[in-house]
Amino acid sequence: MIPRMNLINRSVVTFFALFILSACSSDSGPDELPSNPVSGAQENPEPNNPGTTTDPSVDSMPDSMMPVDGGDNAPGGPVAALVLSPLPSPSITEDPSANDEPIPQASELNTITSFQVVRDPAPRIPFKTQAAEFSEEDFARGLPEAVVTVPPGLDTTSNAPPFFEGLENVRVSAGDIVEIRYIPRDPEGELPGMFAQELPEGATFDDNFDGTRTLLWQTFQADVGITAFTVVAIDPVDSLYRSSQTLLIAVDENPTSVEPNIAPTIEPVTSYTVRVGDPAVVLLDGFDRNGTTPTIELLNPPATATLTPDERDPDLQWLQVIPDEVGTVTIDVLTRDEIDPELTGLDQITFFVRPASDFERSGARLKDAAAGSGLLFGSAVSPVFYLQGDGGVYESVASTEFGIMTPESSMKWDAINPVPGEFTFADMDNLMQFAALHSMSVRGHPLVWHRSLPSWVEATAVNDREVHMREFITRVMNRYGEGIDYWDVINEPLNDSDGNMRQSIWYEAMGESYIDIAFAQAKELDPTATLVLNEFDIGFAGPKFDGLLQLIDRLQARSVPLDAIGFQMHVFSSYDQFDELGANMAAVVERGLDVHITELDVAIADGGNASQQAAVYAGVVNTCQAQPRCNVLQTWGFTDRYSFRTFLDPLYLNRSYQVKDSYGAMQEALGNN
Ligand code: 9MR
Repeated sequence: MIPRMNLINRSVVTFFALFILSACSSDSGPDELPSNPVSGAQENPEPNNPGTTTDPSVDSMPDSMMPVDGGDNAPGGPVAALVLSPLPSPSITEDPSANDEPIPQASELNTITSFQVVRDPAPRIPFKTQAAEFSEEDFARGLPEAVVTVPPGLDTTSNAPPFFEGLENVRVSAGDIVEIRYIPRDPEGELPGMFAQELPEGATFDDNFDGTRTLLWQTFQADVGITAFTVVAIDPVDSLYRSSQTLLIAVDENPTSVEPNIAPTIEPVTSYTVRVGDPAVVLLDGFDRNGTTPTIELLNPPATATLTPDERDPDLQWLQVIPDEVGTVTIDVLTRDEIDPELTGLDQITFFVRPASDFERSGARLKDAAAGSGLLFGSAVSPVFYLQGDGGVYESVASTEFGIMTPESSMKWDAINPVPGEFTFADMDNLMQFAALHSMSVRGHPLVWHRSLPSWVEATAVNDREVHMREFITRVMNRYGEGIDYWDVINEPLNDSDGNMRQSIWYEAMGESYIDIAFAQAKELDPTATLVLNEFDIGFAGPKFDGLLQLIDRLQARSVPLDAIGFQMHVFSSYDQFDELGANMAAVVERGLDVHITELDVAIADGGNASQQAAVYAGVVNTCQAQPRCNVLQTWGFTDRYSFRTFLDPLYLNRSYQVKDSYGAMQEALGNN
């Protein structure tokens, strides 16, 4: 801690490929079901990142790393710690200014009653990140070259990368339907799998059940411009060998077009389980695919319901209701089309209102059960939970069960600094207030990661990246360091499976020394915080864990100020390698480091059930408790309603905040040790 589609067939533009394949699709997108839940191995929490094909030298030393005392490395002894040169002044991107400072948000627009919630001043909805922009010149250059990711050790002379056949950039007029068939090919003859990255709004990417998929997209006037669509082909032999193919779709103005006008709707259309008497808010986004703004009306509002326009975005309205009776409250929300007021959409928001007693849990709170043995227990906390219908219950669980929280996404670069010189601090500020109010420690997460980067960071010049990285670390630590005891300085530096260094944009720019630089920067800013390297798939024996140990040894030989290893532990209900987990923890401790369990969750997959899940939670707790230097244990969320793999019910309260077997199992395991 620092002291201090609706598809309407007007005209169809079709791009058929030359061949039709007969084999079946083997799509294995990373956000879909895990490939091997049976083994109990952890799910790869990694969406595909095309990465880079360059191979920087680990030895390369960036310019600003100054030679250090003892750099000649006395035989047998580690070199002295790295001393960084000062950051450039002025900074390479504009620093936060008074204009970025969050301002108070009206209390009826959130579920918090105990402190003043703030919001970002800028007219931007939180968490909408900037898409990479492409120009007509880019379009004219033709289909962008595929980015090939080559796993270390793969022999590209005997295995050429997969590709897509017959693709070219596409030009349509607004109102047209785009139809593009993706035919994956592999020079060795077998059928590659594929998955799509973010789809254009309203588009589908359907399986043709013959190894191909089809992008179908009804365009509108609002889509005018150039949209990039990326599909990744997966090598049939080595699934980490991938070709990421972007295709550009130019949508031209079409002044004569009578566009299809489809009924507007709202987002989200959902239901919440809430506690009687808690304020519930839902940010209603009136949505029309043609880009116009529908009006929003409540048809049967309960007496306590209010609808307040958002000051920053005319599409948004805040629905607040304070349900004062147990039962089901359904609110009909009518959206009226801006062009044709007769055209309306009707959606429902439902609240299942339950008595406070339904949310009480017997026995000790988890943080208290853990405290008996000196273990700090906590969880990740979802972004803007206080802007959700069920924010009240969420807050009551988080504030009573946890002694430490990690912001699940609110501190990530794309959340905090989506555009150079523009900062969106409000959510993180609110989470820090929340933590302080409930005397929770905070784990800063993550300072350096290859994911959740704004596109502008990914596009930075290699030579500038070290400064960008250090500036981000500095801004985040200076703003939040006072309330933060633990920092995930480096997140997921190793390849998914083989334990070699991940070819991230940071590695591309600085080689392995990006880790040294990041830790040195963090240490300089907060000499007393616990600095952590956080990694997944290290809860069992294998090449990845071996690679981690080798990395630790190299870092320690260079006196990198590393204090702890974070074992993420995104596992499955079939996980049973507790001996290996214990041995791995011991190997880390032998190197003088602490062990944290940072992101535990246990997905139910492949016929698993709630009691197997409970046994895994208890097993991980017991293994941590058996290791004296395993002193922090955090889960990655707590309710199945809010989880990055919610479809596998990986947590210990269900989607209605009722305890599952796993809650009691953890309570018992924590208390017994
Ligand atoms: O759970 C997080 C999910 O909501 C985000 O979309 C995703 C990208 O920012 O990150 C998830 O959290 C990851 C964590 O930050 C690092 N370890 C793996 C976690 C799951 O992917």
